[in-house]
Amino acid sequence: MTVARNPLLPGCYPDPTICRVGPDYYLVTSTFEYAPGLPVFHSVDLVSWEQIGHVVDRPGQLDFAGIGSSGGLYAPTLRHHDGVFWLICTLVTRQDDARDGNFVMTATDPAGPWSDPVWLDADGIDPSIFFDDDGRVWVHGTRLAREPAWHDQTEVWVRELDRRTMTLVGPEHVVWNGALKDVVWAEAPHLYKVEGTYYLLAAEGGTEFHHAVSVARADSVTGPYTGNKGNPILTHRHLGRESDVVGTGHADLVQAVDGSWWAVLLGMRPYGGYHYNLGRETFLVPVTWEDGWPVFAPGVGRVPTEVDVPFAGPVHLGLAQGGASGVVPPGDLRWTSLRRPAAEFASASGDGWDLTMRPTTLADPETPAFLGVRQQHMDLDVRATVRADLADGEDVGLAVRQSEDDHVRVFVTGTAGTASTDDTAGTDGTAGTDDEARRVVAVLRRAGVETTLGELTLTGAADAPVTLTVSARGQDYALLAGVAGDEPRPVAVADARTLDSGATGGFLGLWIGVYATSNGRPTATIAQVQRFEYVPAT
Ligand code: 6LW
Repeated sequence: MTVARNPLLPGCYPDPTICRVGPDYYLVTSTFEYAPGLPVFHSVDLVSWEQIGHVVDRPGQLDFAGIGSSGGLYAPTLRHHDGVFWLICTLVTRQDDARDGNFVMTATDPAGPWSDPVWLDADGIDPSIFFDDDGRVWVHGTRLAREPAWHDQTEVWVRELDRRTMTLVGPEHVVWNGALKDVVWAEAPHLYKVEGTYYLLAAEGGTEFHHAVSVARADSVTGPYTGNKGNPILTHRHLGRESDVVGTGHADLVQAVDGSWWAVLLGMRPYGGYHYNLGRETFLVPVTWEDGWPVFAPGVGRVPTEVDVPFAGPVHLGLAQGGASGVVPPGDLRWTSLRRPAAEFASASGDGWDLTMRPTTLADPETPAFLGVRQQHMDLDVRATVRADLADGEDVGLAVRQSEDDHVRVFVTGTAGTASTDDTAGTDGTAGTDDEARRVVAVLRRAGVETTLGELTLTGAADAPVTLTVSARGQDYALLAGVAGDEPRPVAVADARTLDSGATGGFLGLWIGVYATSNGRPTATIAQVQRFEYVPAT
């Protein structure tokens, strides 16, 4: 027996969806404005997962231009039918934006390539797809109720998909708007058929503190659905904000090879107060059936820290499971950019990257020269060694990113400093003739307002690489800098409580990455990122 440790995927891996094909399990999560989008994971035992690709991985497949943070790709559903993988998802922009909507992509290999999208005539979010054993296909999703009974009331709809024309046909059936009268946001619906009965699993309460999983069943796919008297069948809201895991919901079911049932779902781990910087993470929960209803975490009633998986082999934690420490090389699937492929501004160079600087900044909802990875550990050190001949007003740095409006940066700036008069200069206190003072600045951008947290001046050969460090210990993120090889010196400490989605709004956990910007000026600078290390400290 092997024990799966929760979270199964630490860091910002929300809205998990899972399916099994023979002995293989596949799982996909939401990615919002990050590119490539919708990572695909593979496992043979539900315990150890390796990323095998992305669903959205080429220009032209979807257009993210100008889509703000926490827009973009919302909750996907992954299914397999007749030798084909189906992925149904929403690109969220704004209601009046023609790109906003639900689409289907297909692939024969889940690692890709995936097709271009087929857009469906359906509004709302959280689409799912169900292949009935009579050959009919049913799309379902959630949207604001046409006649809101109360604010934030959503309803789950079901409509048939004509596979030949890939259009929704026939009447729409509104089948569910939540189990509990006083909770809102019935969403994340998934239909299953188990021993002849149709089951509708749905989240409610919103993807925050009140998040919950409910279930209903029916004899016909279009209802009427009857809720389980035991609803919600999983929630942590009654455990309060001191619970180690909060916000559990958005579940998807899978039956294992041995006939056992399992759910993947999202939850958050608060630390340093009610703040969950790692975002919404993917958890595994055992499921049994009693009296024709699924029971989540039987006998326990909450997401366990450890889950016994009787059929699993030895644990091999994949990169996305936080199993790696050290240099993140260019080919690593953890790398992500914003909205467009990194290949447009970055090329691999040894252990690192050459970043073609862009005028775009991290505050713009476009594609700055930014390459980052999810923060997956509460305590960690991220070190980037950078080198660039910076013109006035150009910056190369390390950022802890929540959104355009909320991030922390520690960066070397091309704005000149004066080594000889600066008493913080140089490790030896003097500047030689070939030396040049370089300013390092730490800035917090919070709700779009920038505050300088600290500065220091480095001296050394003008072309000496500089190592920038983010050293997170709980909610204190120390920002350090030094000429590569020298002892790094503190620039500032940021309180990261200001950066989690509870504080900022939105749906994301934090990313940490390198960036290069000329802050709006024309530029031809190439910034070298000689190495980027991600080292968990616990
Ligand atoms: C997801 C939805 C949700 O589509 O958050 O409020 C959205 N709940 O289920 C983004 O993850």
